[in-house]
Formats: sequence, structure tokens, C-alpha cells
Amino acid sequence: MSTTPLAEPIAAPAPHERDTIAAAEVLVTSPDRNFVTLRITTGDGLVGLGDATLNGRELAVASYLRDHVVPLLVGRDAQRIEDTWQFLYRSAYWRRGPVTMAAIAAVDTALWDVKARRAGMPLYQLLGGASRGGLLAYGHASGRDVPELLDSVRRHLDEGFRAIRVQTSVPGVRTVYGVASQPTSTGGRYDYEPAQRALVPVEEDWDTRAYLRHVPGVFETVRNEFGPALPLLHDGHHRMRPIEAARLGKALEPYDLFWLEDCTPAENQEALRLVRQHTTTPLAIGEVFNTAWDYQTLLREQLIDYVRGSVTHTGGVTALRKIADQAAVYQIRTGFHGPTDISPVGMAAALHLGLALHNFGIQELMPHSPRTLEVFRTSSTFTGGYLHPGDEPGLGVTYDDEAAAAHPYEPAYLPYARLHDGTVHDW
Ligand code: CS2
Ligand code: MG
Repeated sequence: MSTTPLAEPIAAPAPHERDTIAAAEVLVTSPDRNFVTLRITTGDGLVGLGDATLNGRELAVASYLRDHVVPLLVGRDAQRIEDTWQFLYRSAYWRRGPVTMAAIAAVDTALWDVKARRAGMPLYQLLGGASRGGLLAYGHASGRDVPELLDSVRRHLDEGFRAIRVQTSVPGVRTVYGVASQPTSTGGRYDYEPAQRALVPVEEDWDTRAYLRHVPGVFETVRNEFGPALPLLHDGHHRMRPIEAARLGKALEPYDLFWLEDCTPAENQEALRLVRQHTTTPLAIGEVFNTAWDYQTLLREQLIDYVRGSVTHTGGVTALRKIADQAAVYQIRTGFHGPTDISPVGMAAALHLGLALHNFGIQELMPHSPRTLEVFRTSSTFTGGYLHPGDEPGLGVTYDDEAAAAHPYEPAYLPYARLHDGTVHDW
């Protein structure tokens, strides 16, 4: 009897000296809000940046990186992005979750930045090249009453936005997600920054029935004022039960929304079957998701129209690209999360990926403050309603240590909500 020779184990070649990860630093700064950044430096001094910001839980990710990931990175091959992703995901044994996946995202993004700088190309070129000239972006209009809201929409159109998210106050509810507390007339911006620099989460109130009574009328007014063509979006921010979400979707059909976002908490993916049976309003979900498995039923059963994940909270460019590719099988498009709690590094990564993907849909844009942009200098542009990541090698973002040092970490929590009888509700 002859024996078949078995393959000997084969190791990947040792990294070239210049590609070895020489240092990995975790940088925490608070230029108007907290950001956590990973900076990787290679043997020959190339630098890559990754965003690890998790709003309200920033230091958990900083510790995860500093205490458990950085010691594993030094000496590894910076070129092996997929292998590093799989190593960090699988060797932890305890998989998934926002902290773990934000940490992996930062490593992954920093390594893509390094690889693209090494290649001398903007990252989108490595991802397949541009599929379009620019990324349609939507801005955040809001108002404490209808005149203020219409004003806010106008201001966004003046700033160049060609798609607008509409959030409104609700009579009988004191504070509503997405509504800026200061009007422009007093110098305030409508861009909503919900995290409060407070030692405990601020309490807000909520009443779903009052909300459902009010919102369709507001959309009727906005549609009448701005005509049929302007893409209008709305964020339900996880507040409704499935049957309530179904009702709102149906009530908004005459106003032709681009999407209704987070109409119900989606941990229970099957709930979306009920919503879908009742409405043709397009649905967007996923900003709080962190892996492909969170989307499994939603994609396979075509229960949503837009994937809302971000590079920062979904395990990096590597993982989000796979989710987008899975979505493409079902003609589902992307609408990546882009609030200011994603740093300019995380945003740049989203822009490079969005430019390259065929099934890009729209990009959320909440402009960062001038102070934030002094720390993170970025090559991205916003013109004529479109974002573009620029053509510098890598992500096109540099980190200014001196500017960052002036803004130490400050504890900040997101608010939470209670119903009028005192019950804690989804915020
Ligand atoms: C939001 C976010 O942008 C959005 O759609 O839902 O503003 C969200 O509230 C924040 O990212 C929370 O940190
Ligand atoms: Mg949202």
C-alpha cells in the first residue's frame, strides 16, 4: 500500500523590515468632543491612522487597544490586513460587540492607510477605483417649530446640501432626538451633538403617540414648501415598536422619503418583516450594528434598503466592504453612518470605500467643528452636494499632536429617555 505524502505546514514569509509594525499608539483627544485614534508606524516610518471612537464609552476602547491589542501588533507585518483582522477577531475568543469591533476597526483602517501610502495612492484606488465622481451627502435640518425647521432646510440648501434629513420637535415632548436646542438666529448651529459633557446621562422624555400624530403633517409642509424632487430623510432613532413603525412608514408614503431610519430597534431582525409587509417607504438600519451577522436576516430577506454601518463601528474597511458586497446581491445600497462622533479619520475611510463601491447610496454628513479639524487635517471636500475624499496617498488625514494636546479627554454621556410614566425607553 502506498501512502500519499501530506503537505508540510507552510508559514507566510517573514515581513520585510520596512513593513514591520514598529509602534502603535492610542491617542485620546477632545476638540469639542472625544475621539480615540490609533496610530501605527512601520519600520521605515510610514504612518497610518484608524478611528476607534465609541461615543460615551471611549475609554473602554482605548484600554482594549492599549492593554490587549497594541502588544500584539508590534513586530507584525503591516501588509497583512486580512490576516491581522482574522487574528484579532478569532484569537480573542470573545467575539463581536461595539468595543471589540471598534478596536479591530482602528487597526484595520490604520493598516489600509499604511498600505495606500506605501502604494502612493488614495485608498479608493486600492479598493478598485472611483465608481462615481462624488458621494451625495445628506445634512441634518431640524426645528423646534415648523418655521424654524423650514429655515434650517433653507440654510442647508444654501450650504450646498442636496439631500436633507428632517427632524422635528413634538408638541408635548420636551426634548426630541435630532433637534438642535439653539436656533441659528442666536448663533447656534442646528447640527445635533447629543453627547453631553455631564457626569451622568441627561434624562429626556418621550411619547410615541404624540410623535406619530405630529410627524406626517410636518413632512407634508416640508414637501409642499420644497417640491417633489428634494431627497428627504428621517431618523426614528429606535423609538417605535414594529406596528408603530409600520404605521409611520405608511403615513409617510405620500411624501416620498429617501428613507426612514431606525424605525424600530433591530436587535430583533424579524420585527422588520412586519414593518415591510405594511409600507413601501424605504428603510435604513445598522448604525449600532457591529458585524455582518447583525444584518443576516435583514439582507437575506430584503427587509431593508440601506445599510447604515460605519467603518469605525463595524470592524473597519475590510469588514464593511464585505457587508456592502453582501448587500449588493440584493440590490441593497449603502448609507454609511456619519455623525460627528465618527472622527475625520473614520469619515475619510467611509468616503474612500463609498467612492469605490458600486452599490453606494448616500453618505451622512454632520460637519466637524473647526477645532476638531485643527487636530485632524483632512483632504476631503464637499462641493455641489457631493463629498470627495481627495487624492492624497492613504486616507488623506494627518493628526496634529500639538493641537490635540490642548484638548484633554472629558467624560461625556449620551442622553437617555423615559416615558411620561417614568418607564425607561429606547433613546
Ligand atoms: C444618529 C447619530 O446620525 C445618526 O443617524 O442616529 O447622531 C447617533 O445618535 C449618534 O451617533 C450617537 O452617538
Ligand atoms: Mg441614526
